[in-house]
Amino acid sequence: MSAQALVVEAHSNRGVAIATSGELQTFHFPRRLGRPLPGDRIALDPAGSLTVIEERKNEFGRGDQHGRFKALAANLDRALIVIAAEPAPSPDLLHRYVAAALIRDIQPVIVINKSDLATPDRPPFSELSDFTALGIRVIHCRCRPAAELGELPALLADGVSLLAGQSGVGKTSLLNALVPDLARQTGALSRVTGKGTHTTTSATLHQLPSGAWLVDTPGVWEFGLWTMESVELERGFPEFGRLEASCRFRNCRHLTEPGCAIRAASETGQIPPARYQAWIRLLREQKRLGR
Ligand SMILES: Nc1nc2c(ncn2[C@@H]2O[C@H](COP(=O)(O)OP(=O)(O)OP(=O)(O)O)[C@@H](O)[C@H]2O)c(=O)[nH]1
Ligand SMILES: [Mg+2]
Ligand SMILES: [Zn+2]
Repeated sequence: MSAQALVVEAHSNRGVAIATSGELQTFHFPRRLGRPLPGDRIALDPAGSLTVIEERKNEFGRGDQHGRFKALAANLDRALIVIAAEPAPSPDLLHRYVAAALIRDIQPVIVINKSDLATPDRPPFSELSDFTALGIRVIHCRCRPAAELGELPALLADGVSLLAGQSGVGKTSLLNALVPDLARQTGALSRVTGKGTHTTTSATLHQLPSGAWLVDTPGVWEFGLWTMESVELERGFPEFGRLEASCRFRNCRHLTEPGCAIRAASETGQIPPARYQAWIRLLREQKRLGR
């Protein structure tokens, strides 16, 4: 008989899972099963070894320094992409994060934290309507001086959500505001792992008051995509959609090809010019990654 559990966090060959009883349990995993991720549903044998990782519905991740996909968490219903006036996001950060989620079939939600600070009058803050036009929700909130979370708790009321974003935007502060018993959860976690203070050094799953789940991830300074084909990258630009069937060439990459319907649409504003420019930069970035 093996027990079902949900992975809370995993390191080189050890992890922590939460059993259906709510109890935390450490486990070992043999390399041949691959690395479990927070959000994975697993089975453990009585000795506390991982025996099965259930098939994943998706994985959220980023590119490592070699352009390889590095998964951070699995089985996500949405990714909260947190940005803030400080630290200021680079021009492509939001385009990359949104693409990373869409490409992997994860619903992106843009969270503008630190609403106590003035919203800068520059991209991406001035271009959020390009994202809402894609059906992507934008939520404004803050954690200081008092938490004002807006629709965030209601949005997270089911499934598994993930907090992503640059270091210092306030992901862990949001987690704190959303999970009243976070101190108890992290205390229980460090008792089973034997680790002391809990800084955000690895992706970790937490339970929300509703019973739903939220994964906090360590922030990176610059979020990079992984090496992929241009057709895959295009999944990050759903506004190209059916229009690209009108490109003269079937394998059009929408750069300088003659008869490109996407470029033409960006000139008339049917496709937001800022999104088209981001496409070109991300495609060029792919060439550098591929080297
Ligand atoms: N002004 C202001 N500061 C905030 C707000 N939310 C968080 N901060 C501050 O932002 C800083 C970074 O917050 P964290 O929650 O640690 O950020 P993080 O995204 O988890 O960072 P990493 O774990 O490094 O990825 C802290 O000094 C927080 O107090 C806010 O709404 N307004
Ligand atoms: Mg953090
Ligand atoms: Zn084209």
